[in-house]
Amino acid sequence: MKMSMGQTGRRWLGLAVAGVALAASRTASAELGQPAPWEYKLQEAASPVMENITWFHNYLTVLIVVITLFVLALLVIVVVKFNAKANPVPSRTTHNTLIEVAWTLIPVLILVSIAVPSFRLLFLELDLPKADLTIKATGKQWYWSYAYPDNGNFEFDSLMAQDKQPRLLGVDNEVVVPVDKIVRVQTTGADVIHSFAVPAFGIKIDAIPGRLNETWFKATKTGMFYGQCSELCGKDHAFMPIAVRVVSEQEFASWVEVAKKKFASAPGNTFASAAGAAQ
Ligand SMILES: [Cu+2]
Repeated sequence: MKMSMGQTGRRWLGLAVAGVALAASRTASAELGQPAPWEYKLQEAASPVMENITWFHNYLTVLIVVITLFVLALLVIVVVKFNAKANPVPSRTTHNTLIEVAWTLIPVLILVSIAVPSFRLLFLELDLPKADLTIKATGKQWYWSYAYPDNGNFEFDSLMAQDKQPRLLGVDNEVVVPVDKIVRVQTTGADVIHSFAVPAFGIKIDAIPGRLNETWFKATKTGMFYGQCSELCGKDHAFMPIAVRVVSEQEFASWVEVAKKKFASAPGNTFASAAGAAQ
């Protein structure tokens, strides 16, 4: 079958449209709180901090694109209009007050427009609001332990579960938190430096032996949210996922009652699971 140029063009256009539609449907079906195949964006936000991070990211991207296109346009104009062939006798102009004031002032204003939301975001992340509950996450080789000091002070280990989905993110014991409540997360390391990161909540904080770091999140949606130890240097940091289940306040209260009994002997079982994790 012979196709004219127009037909070929339309066919390619059709393919491109189908491709974009497929990509869009993939993004739409991407599950909340976990990575998706071919993902190129930030994970969908599920906390006020992450909403701000996403906004700031998009804002900066627009700014970068506009500036880059502007500089590119200037370069093209210079190359085309002022090359030796097109402009054999160059002008000897050295000063232009208006342009000099503009190219000093405009970048300053652009930087201020970045600095203001940047500092606002930084304060939002670092200035902890009054917490409704505290969770202490201790990074160990190679799993996390969680303690609930405000809810009966029980503690349990959370190890990657080989048989659970999503692969490499499922754990045996999930962290459970109530929705729309301010959760203070305290982190420390029992052996080496770990890092506690949950993308959908916009949190990432080092867990350092001998030190107590803290951050916070307020989950605005219920469901499962996955994160990962994001410390790089060490054998199995990549295999100590963080799985957070966000539930209603009532569900959280009943979970606490069950967990208190289930994990009553927790400090002892830390060693048992450490031995299990080593295998
Ligand atoms: Cu780690």
